[in-house]
Amino acid sequence: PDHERDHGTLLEASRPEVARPPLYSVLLLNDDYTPMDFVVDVLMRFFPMNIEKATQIMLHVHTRGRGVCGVFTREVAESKVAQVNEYARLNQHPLLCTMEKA
Ligand code: TYC
Repeated sequence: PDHERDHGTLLEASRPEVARPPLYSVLLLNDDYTPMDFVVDVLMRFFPMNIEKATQIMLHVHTRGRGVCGVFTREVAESKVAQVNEYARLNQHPLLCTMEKA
């Protein structure tokens, strides 16, 4: 009967669930040959950031070996990785971009 229903459970069950897709970090890897100003250009071109933030990330990658450029859904992260690697190769630099689950 209605007076025995669990209204707390009903409220929770009827709360609309918003799916949170898995997120992926897009990373740049350090190398000995890609010019620093090219890396800064890549960061500003493919990720939304100013020259100060791009320089900070480039120097982090240069000193630590790798660094996060941004966190995205899988399809967006895959697109960033492909675009960065294509742009690097087009400009004949060995710069490597990759992704991993955040
Ligand atoms: N290590 C490079 C140099 O000394 C600069 C560099 C930074 C390269 C970041 C790649 O992801 C990178 N010219």
